[in-house]
Amino acid sequence: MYRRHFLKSSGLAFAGFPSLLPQGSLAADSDGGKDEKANLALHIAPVSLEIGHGRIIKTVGYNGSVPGPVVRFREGKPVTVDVFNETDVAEVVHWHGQQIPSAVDGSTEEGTPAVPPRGHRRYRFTPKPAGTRWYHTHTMAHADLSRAGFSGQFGFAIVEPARHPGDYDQEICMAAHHWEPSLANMGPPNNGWEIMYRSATLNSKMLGAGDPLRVRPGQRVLFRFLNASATDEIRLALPGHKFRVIAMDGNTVPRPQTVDILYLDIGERIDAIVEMSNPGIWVLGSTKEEERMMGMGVVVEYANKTGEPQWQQPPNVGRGPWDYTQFASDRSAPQPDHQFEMKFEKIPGNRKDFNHWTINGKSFPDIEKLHLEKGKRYRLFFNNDSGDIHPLHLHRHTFEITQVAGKPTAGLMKDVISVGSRSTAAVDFVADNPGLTLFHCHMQLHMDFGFMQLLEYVR
Ligand SMILES: [Cu+2]
Repeated sequence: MYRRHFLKSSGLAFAGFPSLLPQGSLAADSDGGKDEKANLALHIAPVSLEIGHGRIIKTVGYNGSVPGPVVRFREGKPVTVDVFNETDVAEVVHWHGQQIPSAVDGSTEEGTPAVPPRGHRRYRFTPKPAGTRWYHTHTMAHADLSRAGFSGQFGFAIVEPARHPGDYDQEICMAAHHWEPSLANMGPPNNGWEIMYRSATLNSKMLGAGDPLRVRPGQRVLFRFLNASATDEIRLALPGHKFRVIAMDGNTVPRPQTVDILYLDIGERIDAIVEMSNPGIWVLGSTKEEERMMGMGVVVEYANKTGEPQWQQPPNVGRGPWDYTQFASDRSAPQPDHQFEMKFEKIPGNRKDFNHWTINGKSFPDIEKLHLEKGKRYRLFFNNDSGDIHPLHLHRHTFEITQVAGKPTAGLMKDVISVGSRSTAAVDFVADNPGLTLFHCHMQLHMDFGFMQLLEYVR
């Protein structure tokens, strides 16, 4: 077995690090730091993407590419990151899935200072825990569908463990995104505006427009998938192959499972190993035909094979979130010290406004903070009393899924959970990272219109 990074076909640059260590710097800036050189410099700036032949998307990205560079940190090794904002609006970079202080987490609600327009900020933190994390803008879009999650401001931040199993031959990072959004009236007659898209990409290329992923028979490929869409969950399949899911949101799963279809709600990551055992030319893509036609897919090409890329629709695609409990352990979760019940409801926009969202009847920012005491174990009990799916994200902490749709479970550690319509779920976490902590729905239209709450350590 050998191990090498897949640069060309994945369309990603690897942060300029000579090894897995975060030495060297991206686009090293002579004026970047006052005293020391940063490990990483991120430039937020406009970028033009050719996602398909002659199909140009103008957006904002990091360091001139979308996704941004794959950033590799070493767990526990402090880093300095310079962020340069070359746009005319305030920005902030959120380090999703890391357990770092509020001042650098990248949420102004938690107190992270924004990067002013045409300004610069330096962040220092110690990356942890190890796993597939990511970084993205944490601003609001509201009615401006060019901003926040609709833009190209996202990228992988992989926190390397001190020791890595390394049982794969090739690593491919794949970020999904939807483009060219517009407002649409969908759903029941009283529903508010939703979003429709004209194009969709994996690593900013529409299906067939970029280089294929080149593989050889017998290879074990580690795919790291990220759903960086602003508003839509996705399902992916690779006909003739199966995915062995080994980690979710970067955390090793208790029971790896081999599946035909991957489900990723907004903000979720999956690490999956694929044994390349079926030579041919295949489409790795969305299980929704209209989404594949919009571009959500990539060609997988075995060496010495030619022909048209093959797609076969997998059976039993399903609706709503998949069954997380298949990856969980058999043990039962410890009882929490305290439980917070959270009921989610929609205030319909009635075809002339966005829907607004409430947690226990109140919308952010007019909602009390939840109080935490350091060292205690808390359960968030989610009661989704709406017809929408919600990808719920907790900042600065990793949670354990303890109940899904009424079924108790344990052992699956995540930072986003997709909760189905008219359903319940529960997650537990230990209050071990003092500081303001944001909880929100990762669906851009939901977080922008009330679906957020802060948690505060009171001792
Ligand atoms: Cu939501």
